[in-house]
Amino acid sequence: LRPYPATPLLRGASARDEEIELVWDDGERASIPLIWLRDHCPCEACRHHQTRERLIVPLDGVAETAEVGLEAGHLRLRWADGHLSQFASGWLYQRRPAATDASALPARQAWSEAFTPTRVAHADIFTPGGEATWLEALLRDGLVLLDGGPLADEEVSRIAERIGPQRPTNFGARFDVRSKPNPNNAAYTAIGLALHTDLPNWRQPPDIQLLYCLQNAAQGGESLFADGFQVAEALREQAPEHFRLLSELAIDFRFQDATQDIATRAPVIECDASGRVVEIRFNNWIRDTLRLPAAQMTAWYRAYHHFWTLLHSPRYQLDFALAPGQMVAFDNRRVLHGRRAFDPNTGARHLQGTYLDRDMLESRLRVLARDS
Ligand code: AKG
Repeated sequence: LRPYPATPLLRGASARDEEIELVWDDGERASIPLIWLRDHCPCEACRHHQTRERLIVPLDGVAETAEVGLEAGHLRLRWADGHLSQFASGWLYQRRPAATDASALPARQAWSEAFTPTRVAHADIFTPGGEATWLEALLRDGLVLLDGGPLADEEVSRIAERIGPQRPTNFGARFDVRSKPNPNNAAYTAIGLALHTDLPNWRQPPDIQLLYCLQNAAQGGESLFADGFQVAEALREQAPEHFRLLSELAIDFRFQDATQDIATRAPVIECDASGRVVEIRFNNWIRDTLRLPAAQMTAWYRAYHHFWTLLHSPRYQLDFALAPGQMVAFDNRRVLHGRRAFDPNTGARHLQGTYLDRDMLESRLRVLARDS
């Protein structure tokens, strides 16, 4: 059995009806159904010895009775069909029904007016503590800064791939943001970019965006951010009907160029079944022809304009110039980003960007917690 050093041993185990009652050294108690224990048997017949994936479904009848015993403080069950299951006390302690989930991820918190982003030094992201701080802030606040990185091509990919594979889109897995001669996207010009989320025209837009600054010598080009969750709540409070229209009516988003035509239909504000805001899709360049019943159109435009105005209000906006060697990471399905116009004749501005799946951030945080 694998030891779980920080958790107590079992001092009692007894069968009652179809459950086992357990008592640990620290006085903690739990009742666990027999069928659950059979389902979670860790032996090599029940779990693949290399992948640790489950190989069985507990069958009717096999988990109604078992002989219960303790061996050096761990649980031992001999089932009626002769099968033997052994459970480490610590494993059971961590997963007992009343236990809080030690691997729980940070809850998303809307920005307050006093919000200032967490900053992590580039050198620290390569330590477990620094990386966990960066990941937690990104999952919780939807935005985090990394300071003092090298001015190295592809540093953004190196950081991203520490977390997980880069998420490719029609702009490639890794993209360069600088003004180009024949742009297919407003980001590749020098114009100011109003707040937006990237690629809301995809059924699943990229979750996380990383933007790494390599050069920022041009006049202008400051970065702008707003928390869509915070501003959506302000809209709900100021004008519930506007919030309702933007969250209930799906509209079209579409990107077209010579080779692509990527489109989807979704509301600007998406709520879950309990009414909590879970996603913002906002990108005025690729908002497609408005297809709504004529009677709803004017009301929808009013609601959209109201949301636009709130988003761009200085009260809700973060505004700062990225320094060369600095990287901003943000939740693209929550936090809107933009920039002020810049003058390419006054100096170079060059950012490198990529996207990551939120699942990989969560995975990385669980792996770091496992090792700590
Ligand atoms: C984008 O790549 O989507 C941008 O909005 C670029 C932001 C910037 O140039 O600061």
